[in-house]
Amino acid sequence: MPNYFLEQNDPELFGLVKDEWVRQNTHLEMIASENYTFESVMEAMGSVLTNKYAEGYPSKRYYGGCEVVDKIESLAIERAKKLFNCAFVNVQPHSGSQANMAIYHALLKPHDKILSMELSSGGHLTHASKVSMTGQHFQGFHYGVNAKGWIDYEEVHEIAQIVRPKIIVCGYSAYPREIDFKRFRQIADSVGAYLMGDIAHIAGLVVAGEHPHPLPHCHVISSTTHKTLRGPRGGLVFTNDEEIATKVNKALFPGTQGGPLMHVIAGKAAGFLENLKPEWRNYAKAVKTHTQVLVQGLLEQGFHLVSGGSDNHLLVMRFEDFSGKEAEEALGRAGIIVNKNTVPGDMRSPLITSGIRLGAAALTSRGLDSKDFAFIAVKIAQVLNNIKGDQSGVYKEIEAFSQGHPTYTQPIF
Ligand code: DSN
Repeated sequence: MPNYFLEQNDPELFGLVKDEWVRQNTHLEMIASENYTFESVMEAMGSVLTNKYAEGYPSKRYYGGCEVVDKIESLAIERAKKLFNCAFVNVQPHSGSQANMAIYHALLKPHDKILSMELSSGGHLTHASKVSMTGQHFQGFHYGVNAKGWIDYEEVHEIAQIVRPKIIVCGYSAYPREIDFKRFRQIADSVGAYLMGDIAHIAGLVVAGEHPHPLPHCHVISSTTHKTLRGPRGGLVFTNDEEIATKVNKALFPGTQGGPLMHVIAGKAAGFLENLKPEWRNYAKAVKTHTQVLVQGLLEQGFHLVSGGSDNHLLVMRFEDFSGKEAEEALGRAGIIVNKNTVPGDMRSPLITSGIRLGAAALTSRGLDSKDFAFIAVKIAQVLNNIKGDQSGVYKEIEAFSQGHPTYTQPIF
């Protein structure tokens, strides 16, 4: 085992990092927004780049000594432009939330109206939810899904006509169906609104051609880099509109952020290189195939899925007899890690919920195949059909199965 400075200097913290390494190797990660990033990304993020301040943008910095990080940020931008097939990218957002904040700051005035999907139907806090700054500085109005769990574009159109928002947001945290960006653009144009895509969840599928592309329909798009893209924790913004790009750059720095995290930007560049490889398409296809295996397995076991299934990397299970919290905890005791999630029209609180969200991206990165996902669907059903019972038998099976599929070829703490 390699020698670690952290182990020598701070055994307490090292022990905890090691515990997390063990947890990740002995459990099955099915949280739809998580993934196992590439070793190259972790090396970039653990590098000397963390030492460098570089406020500003390449060739226009407020600090000296930026000649190397200028090249790194430019490399990340060029790779991202190729990946998203677009004209302008900002790779500095620390997160998807910061990316969204910058877009609003660029295009809106205080109290302007944002139309987005409500939280319980799969929207995100930063889409002008009341508990988020974005819903306090701007006015949030929301559309939901129909009784079957699908977006009703006619209804979105009607709401837009009444609200007359300045921005319409499409792109979600827990919507299992394809997004019709073209239809959203027609709606936005009919009320003179900007269309903002938030592809944080589906970006890895989009760049592989496994989900329709938000361009040319969206005026501006935000994403994270760590979900289906498998890169480092972080965000980005892209667009084909030079005026919007200029405004977003100013809104990001100095508008809402200070110094960019150069080690993370290097991690983004390393991740984009992987996303640009031909093998990436196979990965994205496999993520979708594995989600379908889960869907079929769970439907066969009689469970209810929001919208009846999935077109992407995630699915949402809806329960009547027990809560999402109980399901999350029971599955956790069995070594299967998911998150409780509200479902459309949920009467339970967001801390209790009536559903759980499952995703296939992380376990596909870990090398599991369709047969493995079929096995997991059976194990999920076994746990949920015995939700108050002892899960130690299933836990042992999952632990043994997990250890047969290591997360990385060698320990990286
Ligand atoms: N919390 C992320 C997710 O799980 O989808 C989004 O912020």
